[in-house]
Amino acid sequence: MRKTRRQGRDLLHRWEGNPAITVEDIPFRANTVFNGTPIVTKDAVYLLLRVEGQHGYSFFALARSTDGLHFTIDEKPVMLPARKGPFALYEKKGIEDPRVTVIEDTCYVLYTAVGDCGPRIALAKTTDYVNYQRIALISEPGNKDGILFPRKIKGRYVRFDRPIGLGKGSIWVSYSLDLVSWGDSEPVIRPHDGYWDEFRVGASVTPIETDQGWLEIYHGVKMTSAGPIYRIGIVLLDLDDPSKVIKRGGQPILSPREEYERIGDIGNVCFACGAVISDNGEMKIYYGAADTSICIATCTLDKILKEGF
Ligand code: BMA
Repeated sequence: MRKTRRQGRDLLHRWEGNPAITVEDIPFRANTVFNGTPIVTKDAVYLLLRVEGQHGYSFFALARSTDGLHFTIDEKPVMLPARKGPFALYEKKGIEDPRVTVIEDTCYVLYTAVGDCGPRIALAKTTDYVNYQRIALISEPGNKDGILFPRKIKGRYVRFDRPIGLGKGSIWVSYSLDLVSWGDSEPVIRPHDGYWDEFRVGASVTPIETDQGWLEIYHGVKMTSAGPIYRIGIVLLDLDDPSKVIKRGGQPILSPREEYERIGDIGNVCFACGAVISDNGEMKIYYGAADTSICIATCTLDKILKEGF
């Protein structure tokens, strides 16, 4: 018999309806669905989903909801890898892990373009969430987890990304005047030796502006003899200079424990791609579980800031 669960092993609370979206909910043939990023409008919450087709590469589909919990998925994918034009070479093996940021009323998507040369970060935009206009490839290969900040800082756009470096990826910050050319890059959060995130880290969620600083919900990886474990953690950064870490949670806020997080195409993965905060401060974090479903975890922003560090 299963033991009664104690509260508090994880700071985040799993939604009782998890997994929120599985491949059974996709109205066309597919292998898995995971790593969805939310887009909030006046009367809807959309999720731009990463779907992996049975052919093995990924593309994006759109899920629609009014409560942010129950979703219906569009009949057709909304963005497929480019098969001609300047992006085609770099999207040959698919498009992955979209992250949406709305800046000055424009909805931008940073995603990972995967081609023969390895993963690169690409930028697209949309006005209707169904049609996506590619803008540019904005990193060299060997980079993923690109996420735009929701506003400019000192007149420049800001992004996180994750160049793989010497195999141990860190979260870097870069700046741009036009969203296309990026520079002044520097590492911000490195793997934390001896901790749950000692192997690799990457930004996960569009930075959340709080009165204490930018809250970044990131993923950290520990390598074990049975393979990697992906967990979700938090860090707080200076509002005027996001290269400055104010504090970093020494513990994850969510770790794989449930069967749907432990077992799947890639087991032991909780991989957030976005969060929504309602007016009362309640946060829903959308995460891919075991690279096989989309799940939801909740917490108040207040509790995260008070108890997460
Ligand atoms: C990361 C990304 C994610 C994936 C995760 C766990 O490197 O590729 O898309 O969910 O690994 O497999």
